[in-house]
Amino acid sequence: MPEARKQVAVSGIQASGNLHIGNYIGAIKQFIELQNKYKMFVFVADLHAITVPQDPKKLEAQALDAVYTYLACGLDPEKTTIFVQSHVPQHAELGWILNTITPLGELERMTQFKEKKAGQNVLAGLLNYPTLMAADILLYQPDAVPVGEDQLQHVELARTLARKFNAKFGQTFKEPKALIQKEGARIMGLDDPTKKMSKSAAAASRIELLDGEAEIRRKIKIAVTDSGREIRFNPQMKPAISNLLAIYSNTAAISISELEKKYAGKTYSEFKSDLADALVKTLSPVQKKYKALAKSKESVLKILKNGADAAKDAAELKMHEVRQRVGLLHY
Ligand code: AQP
Repeated sequence: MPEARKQVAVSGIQASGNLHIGNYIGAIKQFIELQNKYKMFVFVADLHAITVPQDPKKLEAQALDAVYTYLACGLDPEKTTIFVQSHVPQHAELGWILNTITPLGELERMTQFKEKKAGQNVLAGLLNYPTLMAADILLYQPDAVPVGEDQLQHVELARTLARKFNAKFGQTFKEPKALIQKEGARIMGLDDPTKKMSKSAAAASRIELLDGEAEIRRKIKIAVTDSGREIRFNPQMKPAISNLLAIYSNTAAISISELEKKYAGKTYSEFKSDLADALVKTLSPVQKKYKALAKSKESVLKILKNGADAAKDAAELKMHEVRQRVGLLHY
């Protein structure tokens, strides 16, 4: 009997700054779980990181940091193809082709574009971010795309573009589904539970994966809470506490209902102190591994080179088909 095809999953994180607990809970934690079940492709999205003003002196280090973080969190290069987006030129090539079938209106209505363009001299790259992301996904014919909720709209666009391309040029792309965590799909800012925790917001709004113990305790201590005293999960009535409960539940692997029981009648301050303990416990081994990896840059670069070679092979198979479908001359 031929071996059943292993399901494929693909995802990435922008090399746009220090990764935070929202990136961990919404994305990385899922990658680690899925790598035992799926054939995984995980990349660092450096081409996406240059769609907003960026410092070329920092970009390379940020890309490498993201790779150290993936590995430190438990992504295993024996199981997962880990690579840098710009090392696989097929991403940009397919992104360009998808641009030619993407209605401008679809891109202009993307929430992330509307949010990020505010107050900026908008460049075409920011508008075209979702077509590049569609290419990132469709190249690998994945069954699943593990992402945080903020990226759901972009995964939907990738599905739409797959359908459009298939209708125009013949069946080529599979429509993948987004995989979203139940609780923790959108971790909110510690300073404002109405805004998504993000790399580009104020430092006090997020726990970075490399924050030291004192920093974690300080940030959790000053995190905003809601009126009242009850520790209860209710994002409408208690958005700040619900957010802290989601962070706690996802870092300590304790269900939210268990946490509600545990903290019935306890104070916000007791709850916060235990949450900080849980974060320190989860993040300190990651930080230890990160430090060790940062000392062996050469071996990490080798992992990336192997990853890029494997990703290129997979991507080129699909690109070859795409070029023929579109009618590009070949020899
Ligand atoms: N707050 C969040 N909660 C849950 N998941 C999140 N993700 C990001 N923020 C949260 C998920 O992390 C993955 C990588 O995200 P990204 O870096 O590619 O882009 P982003 O969503 O724009 O993340 P940031 O932190 O807000 O970056 P900047 O500030 O650079 O734009 C994705 O799966 C995302 O859903």
